[in-house]
Amino acid sequence: MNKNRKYLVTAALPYANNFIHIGHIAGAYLPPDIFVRYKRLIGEDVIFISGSDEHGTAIEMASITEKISPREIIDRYHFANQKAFKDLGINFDIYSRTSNKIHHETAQEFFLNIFNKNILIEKTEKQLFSEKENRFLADRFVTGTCPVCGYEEARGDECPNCGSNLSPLELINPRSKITGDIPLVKESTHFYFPLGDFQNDLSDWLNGKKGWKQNVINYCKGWLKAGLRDRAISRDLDWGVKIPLKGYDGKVIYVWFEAPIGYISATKELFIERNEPEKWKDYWQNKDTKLIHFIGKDNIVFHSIIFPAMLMAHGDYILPDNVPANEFMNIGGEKLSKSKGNGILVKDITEKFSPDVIRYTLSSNFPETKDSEFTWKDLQVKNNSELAGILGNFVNRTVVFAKNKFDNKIPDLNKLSPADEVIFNYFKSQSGKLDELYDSFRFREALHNTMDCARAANKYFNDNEPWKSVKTDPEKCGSVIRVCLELCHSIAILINPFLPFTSEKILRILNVTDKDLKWQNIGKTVLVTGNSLGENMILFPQIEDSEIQKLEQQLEDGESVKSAPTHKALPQGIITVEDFKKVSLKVARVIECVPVPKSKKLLKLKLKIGDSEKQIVSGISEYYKPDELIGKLIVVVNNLVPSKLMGVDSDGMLLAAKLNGELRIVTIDGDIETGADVN
Ligand code: B3M
Ligand code: ZN
Repeated sequence: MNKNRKYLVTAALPYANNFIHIGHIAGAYLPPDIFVRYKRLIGEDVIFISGSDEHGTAIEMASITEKISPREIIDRYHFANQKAFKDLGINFDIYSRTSNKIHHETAQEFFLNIFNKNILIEKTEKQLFSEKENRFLADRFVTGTCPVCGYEEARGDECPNCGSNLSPLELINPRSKITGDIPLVKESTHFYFPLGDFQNDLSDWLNGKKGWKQNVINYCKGWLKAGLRDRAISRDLDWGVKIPLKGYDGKVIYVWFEAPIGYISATKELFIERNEPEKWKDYWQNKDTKLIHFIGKDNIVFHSIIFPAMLMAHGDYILPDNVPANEFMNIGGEKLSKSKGNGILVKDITEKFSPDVIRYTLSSNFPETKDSEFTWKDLQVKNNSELAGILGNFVNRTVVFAKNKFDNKIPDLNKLSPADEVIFNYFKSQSGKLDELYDSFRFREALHNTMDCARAANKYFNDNEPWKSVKTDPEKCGSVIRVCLELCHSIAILINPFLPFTSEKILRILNVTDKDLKWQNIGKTVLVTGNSLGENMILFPQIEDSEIQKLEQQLEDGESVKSAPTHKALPQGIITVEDFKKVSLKVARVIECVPVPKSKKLLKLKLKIGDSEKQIVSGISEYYKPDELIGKLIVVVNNLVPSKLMGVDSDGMLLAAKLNGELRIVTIDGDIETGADVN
């Protein structure tokens, strides 16, 4: 094992325009916290950096619509999120802010560095300008009619109705979103970063990477294959890091260009706080430092392509060693995206459950290779059967035994029995396995292997039957309990990355300091014979069914959706595109059609839909004769729960228009392959 390597670990900077939820935690914050804690236990030099991303259109827009200053918005969320992380035991060395002066200076220095090397490209292009506001309008500050679907409230970057990507100039009847002013088209200058120029260097660099997660590699390959293009890195906004050149008033550096530089600014700030203002260079300008970016999958391109290219362009800094991005964690199948406003907020869940129970449940479901799911039921099972049933149980039975039979003191251990050797060796070998798992970011498996140690410890207790030997051979019994107490100490080390609060409690129960809390002590004896134990405590109280049922109900009622402030409830009867997309409509051809026996209304239709066939039953025989339908192209709902009508299976529903006793089925204009989506 290479000791004393330097690690610079970062967790994505969350936007300070919303409260952090457990999906974010499982994606980008708990994994690095676990990693950092592990690295510290093995004695490596790690700093752990994060902070609020406090710029971007979303914040400026929210400030205008809510009629409060951007400062008020970012303060509200910055401090709330900082507390949320702390409550969960996610211990950054610094949780900085991109609104800090040091960040503005660092980002501007970065910009000027590459500007002065003539790397940036200036392009003059047509853009919408509001005379009333006396400024160019950024994409999201323009609204108008979608040229694709005619929706009148399309945004300058995207149509929320049909999902088309748009540019403000494509909108019909564009207006300023803020004042309603009809903008003029004027020429404006923007800076572009020539990402394409870095295509070969990036490709070589990525090809040389070992130990990257497959999802990240695949994603990067996709981008490289499509070819990298120039990217605009300036925006017409007031709120942000100003372009540090004369003649660019009202323009700021694009948030995704400056935010990752925030990792550098935060490191500087950390060492200024520590009175070692030059020390940040030991990390950012030291090629032996491993820079590791923990992020969610929606941030991959920025951290594994764009930021590395920026760092190459600048030249003074190291490049990421790894970017272990996670997929998403879902709640009951819905993506926990804060922009959608659904999800369980950290500030709410930490009011109900202890941080280690939350950490354990999330860790055992980390979306490491694919999207995963969180349920309240799972949290209850994990607490009651695993944490309380295995881990808590072992510590409790050991300590209670020592208290009752050994005067609450640590009994002596003379010579290790073969069984003692076996269990200590097992712990040591598990710690070796864990080294590999942590280094390859397989935390789910690491947690499982960690819990195997607690399982093995329980088995050791059972197999050695101290409740029998206490009567026949008290010395032997003392040794067994001593071994179990040592195993409690080892468990405190092993679980420390995942369950830091519990680890600390076990030390308190054992009445020892954290001086021996080192990875190398796993499977070793460190306690002192005759010392008193501390006060025992129940590590994981049971979680009752009623409590879980209440939370499940709240989730179903969408209460956690409501608590996210930026998401306004839709008027009754109005649905989103996402709602509509839940219905799978397909073009189908009727290939057979017969009446359902003994029914006045029902016809049984066999349909061809793409490569498959299905049968549906429809109440249309008063309006159509079977022969009239054969060969027609119709539209069916293809994802209905199958049902039976008069005993006949029906696996779908055709669309038809009905008014005043008339019914006409929906058919297709002209010809198209069956199986085509209708939307
Ligand atoms: N603020 C996106 C997000 O919160 C963005 C990450 C910046 S990391 C430099 O998902
Ligand atoms: Zn549209």
